[in-house]
Amino acid sequence: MNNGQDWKDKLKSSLKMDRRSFLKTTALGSAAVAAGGLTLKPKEAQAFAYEPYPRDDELTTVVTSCAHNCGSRHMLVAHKKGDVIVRLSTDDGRYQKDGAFGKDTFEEPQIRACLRGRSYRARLYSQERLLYPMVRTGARGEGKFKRASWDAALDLVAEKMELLKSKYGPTALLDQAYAGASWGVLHKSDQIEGLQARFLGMYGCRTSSWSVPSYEGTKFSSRITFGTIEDGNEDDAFAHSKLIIMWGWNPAYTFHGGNTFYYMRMAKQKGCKFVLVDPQYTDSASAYDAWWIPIRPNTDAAMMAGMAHYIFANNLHDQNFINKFTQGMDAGTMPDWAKDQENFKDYILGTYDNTPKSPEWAAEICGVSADDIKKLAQLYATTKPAALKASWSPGRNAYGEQYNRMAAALQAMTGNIGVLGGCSEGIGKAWHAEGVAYPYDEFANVFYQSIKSDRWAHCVLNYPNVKREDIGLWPGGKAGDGLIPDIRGIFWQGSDWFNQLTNINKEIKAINKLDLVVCNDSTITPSGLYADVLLPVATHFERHDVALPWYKGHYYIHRPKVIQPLGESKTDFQIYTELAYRLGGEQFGKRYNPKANRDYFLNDDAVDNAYLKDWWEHKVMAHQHVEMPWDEFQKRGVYKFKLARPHVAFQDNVEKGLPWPTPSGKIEIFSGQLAQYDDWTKTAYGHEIPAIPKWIVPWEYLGDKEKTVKHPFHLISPHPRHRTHSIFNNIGWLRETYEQEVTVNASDAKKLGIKTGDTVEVFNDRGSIIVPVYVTERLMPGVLVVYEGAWIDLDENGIDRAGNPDMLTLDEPSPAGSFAYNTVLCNIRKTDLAHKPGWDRLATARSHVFRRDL
Ligand SMILES: Nc1nc2c(c(=O)[nH]1)N[C@H]1C(S)=C(S)[C@@H](COP(=O)(O)OP(=O)(O)OC[C@H]3O[C@@H](n4cnc5c(=O)[nH]c(N)nc54)[C@H](O)[C@@H]3O)O[C@H]1N2
Ligand SMILES: Nc1nc2c(c(=O)[nH]1)N[C@H]1C(S)=C(S)[C@@H](COP(=O)(O)OP(=O)(O)OC[C@H]3O[C@@H](n4cnc5c(=O)[nH]c(N)nc54)[C@H](O)[C@@H]3O)O[C@H]1N2
Ligand code: SF4
Ligand SMILES: [Mo]
Repeated sequence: MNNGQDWKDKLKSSLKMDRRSFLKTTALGSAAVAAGGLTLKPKEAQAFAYEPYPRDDELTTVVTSCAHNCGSRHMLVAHKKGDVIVRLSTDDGRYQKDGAFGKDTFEEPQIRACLRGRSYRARLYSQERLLYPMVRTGARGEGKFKRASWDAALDLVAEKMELLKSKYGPTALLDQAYAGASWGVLHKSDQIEGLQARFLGMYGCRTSSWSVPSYEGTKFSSRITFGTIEDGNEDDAFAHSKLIIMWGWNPAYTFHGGNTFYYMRMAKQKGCKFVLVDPQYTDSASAYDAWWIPIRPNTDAAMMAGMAHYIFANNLHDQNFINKFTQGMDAGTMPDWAKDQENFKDYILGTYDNTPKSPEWAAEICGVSADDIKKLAQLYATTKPAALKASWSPGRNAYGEQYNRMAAALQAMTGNIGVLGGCSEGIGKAWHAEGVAYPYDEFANVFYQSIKSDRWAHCVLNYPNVKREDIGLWPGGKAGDGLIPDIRGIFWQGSDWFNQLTNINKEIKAINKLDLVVCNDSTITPSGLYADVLLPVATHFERHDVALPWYKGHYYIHRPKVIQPLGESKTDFQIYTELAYRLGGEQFGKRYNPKANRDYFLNDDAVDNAYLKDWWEHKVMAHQHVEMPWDEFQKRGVYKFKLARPHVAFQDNVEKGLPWPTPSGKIEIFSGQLAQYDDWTKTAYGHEIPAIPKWIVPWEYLGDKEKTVKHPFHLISPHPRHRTHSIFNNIGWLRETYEQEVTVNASDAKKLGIKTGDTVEVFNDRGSIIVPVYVTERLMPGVLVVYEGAWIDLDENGIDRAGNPDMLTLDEPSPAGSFAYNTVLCNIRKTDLAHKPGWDRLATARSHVFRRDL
């Protein structure tokens, strides 16, 4: 038998490791440190266990990226045989500039894909893949379609568009494009900059959707407070924090950047403390051994107010920072013209209403003890630098904007803005990427009316008896200020919104009133089942583009056409260009896509390359000091910006005194803009928003004594690790890793007489879902968790057997526009109804079934 020391010695000498090279490699952090202090260098595999898998060098290798609305953007490496991708791998160090196999440094860590990204092959070739244009033959939602030729499908769409525009005017078509493909520069879906927005706007018939499901409250807060959404640091800044408060943030599941976890681990190794404020004890908390503070959902602004009170009352605030950089934090920083109005400190101290927003006051509302609120406030105000990372989820609530504004006030009063290791996020955008490669001109984002996104069903069902403030009508719409849009059709691009917006039962009623629903997608989706026409879209493996990182990451990844488009699929750009020619001839066609001729529908290669090259040369090279030519970028596949120092938002404002891009040039805790509105019904918000951050009682939450009698539980629906919203729901490989379940606290489960594995109905007056139960103490009592994005599978009574929480959410957006996804009271009971984890009832909608059907 080997003795242990013997083995270690042998290994050491076989690796020829001396002390100097050992120190060098570990100091660079470039390799894993094995037990016993040995450094094992990464080694390329020589063989694979399962024949007949070919080795990578027998395949063609193409660098590309993952491409959907997940919080990151990682490298995918496609290995193909002929025109089929047989394997996907990811960054292994050699694809970056000067890279070598295994290279992975602090400055240039690999951008390695997660489980979802690596299972993309299963999504690409899934049986839900749309291969041909389809036209609905059954009722909406029934899933009966027949295959159509492109010619017939596009003619049908064009004819209906003309009819609806002439009969109902320029607001008849609702644009519900969303972020499924926002993160490319050419094939782009987006509410504002997207291909569909430009197409419908230019056509002259478009009601747009102005609020973003993700973070409308947070966006409002960032814009009002800092004047910009670029309030984010790059992820490596986390490595310098001494305290990280994860407030409604679970980076182990919900990505917000590429290598966040890696840099947070570095902070941990240097002794950083971690805190989690969240109704559930997350995997992020367990990974960093965080102090977990369970909080009642939708009460965060109250807890933060309690912290602010403690900080002011104990003189722990940074008065110097407040005086220099803020407006309205206290009486001394109010603008002259508003000296008689409420300032933040006096609101917190209770000067105006005799109610100090003390920790004791907050404890009653948020369910966190006053002692814990004080302890956290003390910790945050005295640990420097400290990152209060207030994520978006608690803002996806009734009055969610107040939570983010309150967080900004805490960040500012403790002087944690503009310093390395601090944090001013907000939205957290760390960089302005050059994002659009086609003409983005006066025709971009033309809208005739614009409404809050999740008010569309309300608008359709109540037309014309709708008040402008009920739908958040944007002021000054082109069709005439105040005119209520007469919506008769919906277009989806990069969006599964029917499945993802709020109150699905109300959407079902509304969609049956429409005359035209068009869905562009690469797969059949729950939304697609409600469409009249399905247009099959080539995925990012099947078209030429460049990938943008999400809000963090200074890099671009090239996305060549890795394989030919499957079936008869076309890109969105091809589809809208061809529709433009059909609707408005050469004039519309050329205006929409100036570099193309009509044959673009048949061959897009040269035109797409011309747009991308132009973009690279005139935007990236010209504005961002990139010297690498387009051809070399294409060869390498990735371009990473090297920064002289970690990017910290507002560092120059604090160090060099640059003004913030707000009207006052200060961090506006008191918003001059909000203070000056007199008729709120004429604003897009519809209802009053106070000029300073305040706690406002939500329309339903656990503190509501009346509503909790009937619906005693609060449901939250965070983002899943195993899906990106709805996509990947149909992927068997990922399905093996989870169940679409409801999480229930152990004491609640005991009272209800339910145990892990039982099936329950979660319901309220809006809808009902059937899901298995997971019982745990990692969730606070009174709260339920169901992850968003399951594909609805309705039975004959309209009960969703798959478990999509949006059957229960309310389509009542907050004044600033935030969707109230996490503001939901409900109840739960045992049931004999079966949960359906798959999508079998709808299998007839799968396009391969229709191959024979032309
Ligand atoms: N894996 C994965 N990553 C994603 C996405 C995805 O679908 N999958 N989606 C991306 C997109 S588009 C977005 S918008 C972001 C969303 O990013 P976030 O908004 O940060 O993510 P969520 O997962 O919704 O919520 C994070 C945490 O907030 C907690 N939470 C919920 N309600 C409350 C509350 O009222 N108060 C407090 N304190 N905590 C609460 C949840 O328990 C959860 O642990 O994620 C992005 N990243
Ligand atoms: N209950 C609850 N619901 C939520 C949330 C929550 O927290 N709780 N979060 C909300 C949030 S933050 C978001 S961002 C939304 C996400 O809602 P969606 O954006 O609707 O969700 P995805 O599942 O990402 O759907 C994107 C669709 O775009 C398609 N797609 C991808 N690329 C392309 C392309 O190039 N062209 C075309 N035509 N289609 C393409 C995909 O196949 C997919 O079907 O969900 C929201 N829903
Ligand atoms: S984190 Fe997002 S971008 Fe990265 S591989 Fe996973 S799914 Fe793709
Ligand atoms: Mo989102």
